[in-house]
Amino acid sequence: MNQISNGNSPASMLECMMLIRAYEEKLAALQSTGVAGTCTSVGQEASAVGVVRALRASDRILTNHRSAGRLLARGAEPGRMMAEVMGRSTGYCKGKSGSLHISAKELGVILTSTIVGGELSLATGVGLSMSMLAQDAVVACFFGDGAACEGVFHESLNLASMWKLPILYVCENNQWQAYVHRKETMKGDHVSDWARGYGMESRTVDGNDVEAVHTAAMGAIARIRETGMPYLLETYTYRLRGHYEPDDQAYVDPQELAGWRAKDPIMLQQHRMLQQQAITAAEIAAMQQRVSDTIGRAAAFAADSPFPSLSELTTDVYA
Ligand SMILES: Cc1ncc(C[n+]2csc(CCOP(=O)(O)OP(=O)(O)O)c2C)c(N)n1
Repeated sequence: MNQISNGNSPASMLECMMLIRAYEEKLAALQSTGVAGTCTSVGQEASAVGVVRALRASDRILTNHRSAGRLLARGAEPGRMMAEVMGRSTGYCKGKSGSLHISAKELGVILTSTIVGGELSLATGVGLSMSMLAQDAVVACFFGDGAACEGVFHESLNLASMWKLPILYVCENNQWQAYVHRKETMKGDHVSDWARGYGMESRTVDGNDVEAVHTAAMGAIARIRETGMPYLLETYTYRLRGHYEPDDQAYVDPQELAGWRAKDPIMLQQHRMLQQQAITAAEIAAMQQRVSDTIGRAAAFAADSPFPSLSELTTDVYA
């Protein structure tokens, strides 16, 4: 467990979002030195934290390639995550997955799929397995608006609805599908509208408001438990950095980007808590310091960790 792993209080969720931001910005900085590369979820932290903190320990998570926030919100150690990205043996998958395929069985994070939409069919399979084994748990499946445009989205939702599977489909609609704006590939603005065609309840929530996301996720999970049916939650948000590191975002409308930067989820939560006198500026500064220290230690741990030995080349992998 990381030190900033638990709880769904506004302060705990804020600190977790700050941890995710610091982790991803550190990786982005390391990329320029050739040490690590990744797809960040900067701007989408509220969605990850709000949803993951609504899950129980027995619930399961499957995610797409923008996975760091979901793992950190679940309690993953930033050092072991960084070690994984750097290919070190102390990483969650012994350095063999990188950021794009990382999983952490002990945290119930079953997989990261870099095949767009892959997580949707696999989560549906995990949901079927849980249902057949009569497990009292929910599967949370994180995917993007691009994945929702793939055929596998429609097949998965149809089957999950027919088979009454306990799945929370979480579409992080971050407006981008690699270098293509979703307006070029989708009719309408909301993926949540599509779920109704499969007889599934759905909702769109402000994905930059961590408290709103958390409340919506709690409500969605309660509905899954009550009805035994899947649910689609769309967190409407924005990818503030590029598709991967490095990416100069030359294709992004600067005005659109500026508009969403002004709705940065961390800034919003800090302002809200300051206004409500739920936190002081000094407490936020202390949080920032804790987070920076944690990430500094994580980067040092990863850099000091050994690479896997050659004898392990074919272990833990499919051949
Ligand atoms: C099946 C498949 N097609 C294309 C790609 C290349 N690709 C990687 S990420 C991505 C964009 C995915 O967009 P979205 O699902 O909205 O997720 P986001 O990156 O916005 O989180 C694409 C096209 C891929 N990895 N897999």
